[in-house]
Amino acid sequence: MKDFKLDAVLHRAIDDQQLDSSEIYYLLSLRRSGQISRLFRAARQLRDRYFGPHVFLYGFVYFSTYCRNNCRFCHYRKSNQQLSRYRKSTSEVIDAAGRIADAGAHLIDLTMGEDPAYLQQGADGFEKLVTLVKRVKMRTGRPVMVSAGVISENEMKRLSVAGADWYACYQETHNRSLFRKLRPGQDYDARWQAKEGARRAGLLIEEGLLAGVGENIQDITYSLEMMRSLDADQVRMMSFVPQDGIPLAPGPVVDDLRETVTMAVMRLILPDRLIPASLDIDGLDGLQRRLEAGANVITSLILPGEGLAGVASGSLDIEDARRTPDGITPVLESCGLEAASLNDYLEWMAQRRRDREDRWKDRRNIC
Ligand code: SAM
Ligand code: MD0
Ligand code: SF4
Repeated sequence: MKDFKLDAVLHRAIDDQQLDSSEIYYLLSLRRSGQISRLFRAARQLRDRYFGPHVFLYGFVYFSTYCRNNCRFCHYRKSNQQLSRYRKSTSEVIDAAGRIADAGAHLIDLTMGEDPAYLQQGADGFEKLVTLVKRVKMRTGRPVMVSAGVISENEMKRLSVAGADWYACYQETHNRSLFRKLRPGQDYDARWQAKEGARRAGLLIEEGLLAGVGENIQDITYSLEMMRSLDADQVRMMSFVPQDGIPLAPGPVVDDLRETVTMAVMRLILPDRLIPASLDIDGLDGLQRRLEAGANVITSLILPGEGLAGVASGSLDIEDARRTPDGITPVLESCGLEAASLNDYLEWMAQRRRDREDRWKDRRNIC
């Protein structure tokens, strides 16, 4: 059946025209399989235009699972006593980062809970994180992402000087009342402003959403517009994975298309950005459909034997080496994709930084 509205909206996106909120809402609401196939095909077409068959690989190093917060969706929330936490030593982190880089990761994502030990001032606190970044960069020669929760602009500058390239901090939702339920006691504006501070400090930024935590399509529409206004360099959605010891109830499993449809719409409205397919939700089995929806980064690669956890799916596919560069290769090939070279990734980052510098200079001049 001819679907004139869908054709028209997809056409506009492929033609590089900016979609408005009613068009975004319409695309996010699609659920018929024929429509979804066309949406995903358009997303892949745009991915191909900007990235060709090249996919970037991110090694994940969750180096401390201690946290001062109580996010209702997170296994590592402070009040959860049903887990044994770890804090890896500096040399363990450097070794693990080195091994995943040697195995083919283009970037090292250094992630922690909001661990008070690292967030306090001093040589045993934040300075230790700065040193960690410096040494991981030195050992691996790879770009480094820091996912350390909310930190100040001054701290962001110190990380940047130490060699950090990216700051990841996910709002989860841009509906303030839902945010308060998901991240009780945390400041919505501080979390948002941390990303703006990171950009001013010269870091690339990643923004992210959770699916299945009580949001509706209107909320996601608004979130995508906020991501566009933030000019985020990497954008993601992850489906909520219910876990032991957390208060957020599993949502009704009405919508297992929400994450992939949202990723495809992200690709249509931010076609030149990085969009991750995380192995931390459904493991390797979930990779193909996320790539088919237009993702161009694979995140949460973890080698077996490191004693490192994932965030959403703590252990899934890790010890049987299915979250490794080798493990994902057959899936990449079956999608007609391949791992990029390190140089491709470095060039993308450099170009993005130059473009962004120009855009934000222009914006400052206009204001
Ligand atoms: N502690 C830092 C923070 O919260 O910004 C860095 C950790 S970051 C990797 C944690 C992210 O993982 C959250 O922002 C959330 O998007 C995701 N996450 C946590 N628990 C999850 C779950 N149960 N299901 C899906 N995603 C989850
Ligand atoms: C992932 N487990 O990419 C990681 C994590 C943090 N920057 C990323 C959520 O799935
Ligand atoms: Fe802590 Fe991050 Fe988990 Fe929230 S999402 S409880 S800040 S580790």
